[in-house]
Amino acid sequence: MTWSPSSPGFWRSPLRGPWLTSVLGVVLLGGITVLFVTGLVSYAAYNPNLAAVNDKTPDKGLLGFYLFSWPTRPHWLYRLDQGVHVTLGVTLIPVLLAKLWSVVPKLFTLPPARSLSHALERLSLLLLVGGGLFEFVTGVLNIQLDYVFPGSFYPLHFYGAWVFFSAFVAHAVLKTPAALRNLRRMREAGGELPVQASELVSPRPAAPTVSRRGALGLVGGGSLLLFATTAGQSFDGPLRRTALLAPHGGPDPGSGPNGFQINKTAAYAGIDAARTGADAWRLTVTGRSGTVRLSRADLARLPLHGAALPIACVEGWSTSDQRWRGVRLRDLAALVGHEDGPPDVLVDSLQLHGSFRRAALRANQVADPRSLLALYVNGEDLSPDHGYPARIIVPAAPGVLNTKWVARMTFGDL
Ligand SMILES: Nc1nc2c(c(=O)[nH]1)N[C@H]1C(S)=C(S)[C@@H](COP(=O)(O)O)O[C@H]1N2
Ligand SMILES: [Mo]
Repeated sequence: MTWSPSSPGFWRSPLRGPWLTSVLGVVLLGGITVLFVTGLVSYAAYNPNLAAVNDKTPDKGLLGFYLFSWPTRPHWLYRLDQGVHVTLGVTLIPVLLAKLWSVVPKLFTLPPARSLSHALERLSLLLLVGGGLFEFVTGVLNIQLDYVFPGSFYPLHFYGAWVFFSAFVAHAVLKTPAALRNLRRMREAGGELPVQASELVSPRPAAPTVSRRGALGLVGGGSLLLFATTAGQSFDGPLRRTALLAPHGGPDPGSGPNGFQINKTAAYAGIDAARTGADAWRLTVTGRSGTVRLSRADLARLPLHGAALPIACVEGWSTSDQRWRGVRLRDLAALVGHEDGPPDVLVDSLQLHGSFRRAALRANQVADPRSLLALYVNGEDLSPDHGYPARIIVPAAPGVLNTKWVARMTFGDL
């Protein structure tokens, strides 16, 4: 007799069974729910409803129903949210793969559909498996390789999340009771693995090479290893050096006041040093009462304030609080006629190409006294790579809103 993947006897691992699938399923139930929530929250942090430049997923329609004005407190809000999203996502990869492996015989079942309800169940399974793989793969590619997508990462990951999570909820509603029952039975059996009739169990099991607990240990060990080589990217100092798998982890990013993580360098962004010098660079600020142009020396003569704030990137890495010093955004607003409470602002940089060369900030972000057009960091001039002559820094905001090499600020309701 020849065995094909659609016949149960083809799959021979004695590890497959309700217990392993249930344990992995319960872990994913919690983990993926956290990924979904932190992901939606992370997207809200861009203030996508504010201006076209912030909106990474045009045509989101109803899916954007939950968006809200991103707050500025606590100042580590985005750092925490996106750090959890990325680190947890990476950590769950072995669990996801093991879960798929544990149910793989079911994915090959023939005929594809025995009835309408069976057809619907299989369709939801297709969305679940396809959606899950799609979300994990796009997420990992985004943190590892930047942009390898036709178009943008954001719409793909955002729409994919809704498709995946819808199928996930349907699946969880159907399967969680059985999963919990399986685990309870196992506990009642005093830790003994009860033999159960299940289509997951191979009808002609091969000899085991590892116990189920051992298999679970391997998965857990893999997750732990990924966690241990990723989580450090959210910290400075020795911990960052442990983030071997993170593109912005590994060795210390230089030393000195500007020795903290850089995303895009000035060279990468095409910032010509000739345009940032004292003679060439002017900040153009426009508002209700007109336009002013300020040199860096002019800015340095305005009241300067300090704020200790991190850089926190969508890729999951972040820095600890850096000590920034510069002009309050609300003071700049007041300079051009918005003394009575600042409006939104559109910030443009010297950069000519690239999707992060401009960003819009909401009135609540402009109003926060810690929101600065920074000239200095940690007691020194900004380095070219950190945005010299001047950059935005806003509490709790994603890195992408902290525009570097600022050239123009336009205040007014966007
Ligand atoms: N002009 C400009 N500003 C920018 C970017 C950019 O590509 N161009 N990248 C943003 C992103 S995605 C991040 S995470 C932060 C990183 O700041 P840093 O390089 O000083 O750490 O800068 C932001 N400001
Ligand atoms: Mo970023």
